[in-house]
Amino acid sequence: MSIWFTEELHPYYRKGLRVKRILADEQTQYQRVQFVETEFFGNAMILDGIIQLTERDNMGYHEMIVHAPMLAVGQPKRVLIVGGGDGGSLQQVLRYDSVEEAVVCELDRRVVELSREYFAASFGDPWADPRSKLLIRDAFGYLEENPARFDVIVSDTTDPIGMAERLFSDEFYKLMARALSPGGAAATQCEQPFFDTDLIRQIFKSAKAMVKNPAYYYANIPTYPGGGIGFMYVSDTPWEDGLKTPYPPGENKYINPEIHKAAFALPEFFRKELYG
Ligand code: SPD
Repeated sequence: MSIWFTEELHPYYRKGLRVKRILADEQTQYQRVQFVETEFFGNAMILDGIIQLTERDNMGYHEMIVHAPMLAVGQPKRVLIVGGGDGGSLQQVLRYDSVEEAVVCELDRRVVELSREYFAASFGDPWADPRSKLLIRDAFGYLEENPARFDVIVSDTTDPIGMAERLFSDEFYKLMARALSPGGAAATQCEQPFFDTDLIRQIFKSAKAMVKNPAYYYANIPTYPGGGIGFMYVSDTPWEDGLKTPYPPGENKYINPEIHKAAFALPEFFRKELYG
């Protein structure tokens, strides 16, 4: 028997994965959560019909969203992960010996519980690390109520739909900028240059008004629309400072110094959109 999962995030574009078996399929308070074992990409998590990650190609996403800001800061101690309930960003953050506390603010407890079960082979159990602190709540409210300072913020979210929409707003970027320690850096899931040009341009414009050195960068992830996704780097510290910092202990599967640098090079049509 052959099952195909087809994603239609955009009404004009589809992609599909061949599925071996369904591991979990639940409607939680917030969303439909599916875990499937795929033919080629290993286990995958799908939220409300949108692929969030697969075991085979998540490294481009998690290594790039985490290491660009972490390396730029150099010795980050306090880190906030917005969303990130699958544990992939947390695993990368905990590679840094300088990290004393990694707070994960995830809305849906079932995402964490099922990820611990189905991504254990890829991520181990970063939640068991005493530096990890899991908060099951909305990150927008958390940042509104907590003026706490973080050296790095990683906004590892779903697409800007439903509850996640406001995590792409000007207000949320202001909350993040306010929560960063001096010289701190944030990186956010910031969608796809072809499909989300207006949104990214708007976010870049907002970020420019908040910090000195925002920049957009990109990673190849075959299971995302267009084969990749971009990130907004938000900091007064130039991202290039990260090129001088040694990598943390552990294995990189995607990032290396050439990829790190090249990720910030943008195709001309899109460079003009952001930089004029
Ligand atoms: N269009 C898919 C975007 C998915 C971004 N979220 C990924 C979560 C991985 N930790």
